[in-house]
Amino acid sequence: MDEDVLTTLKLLIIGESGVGKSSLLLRFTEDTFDPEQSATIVSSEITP
Ligand SMILES: Nc1nc2c(ncn2[C@@H]2O[C@H](COP(=O)(O)OP(=O)(O)OP(=O)(O)O)[C@@H](O)[C@H]2O)c(=O)[nH]1
Ligand SMILES: [Mg+2]
Repeated sequence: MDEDVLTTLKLLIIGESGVGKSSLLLRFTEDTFDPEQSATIVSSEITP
C-alpha cells in the first residue's frame, strides 16, 4: 500500500430546507456556526 495516497471523501447531504445541512457541513469543515445562515438556494416554485 502507498502510504502517501490521499483519500477523497464525497458526502451527499439531503434534507428539507432549513433543517441545518449547511450548518452541519460548516461545523464539520470549519468548526463554525452562523445563526443567520442564509438559504443555499433561494426557493422558487417549480410549476409543471
Ligand atoms: N439553534 C440551532 N439553529 C440551527 C442549527 N442548525 C442550523 N440552525 C439554524 O437553522 C437555519 C437553517 O440552517 P441551514 O444550515 O441554512 O439549513 P439548510 O438545510 O442548509 O437550509 P437550505 O440551504 O435552505 O436547504 C439557520 O438560521 C441556522 O443558523 C442548530 O443545530 N441549532
Ligand atoms: Mg443550505
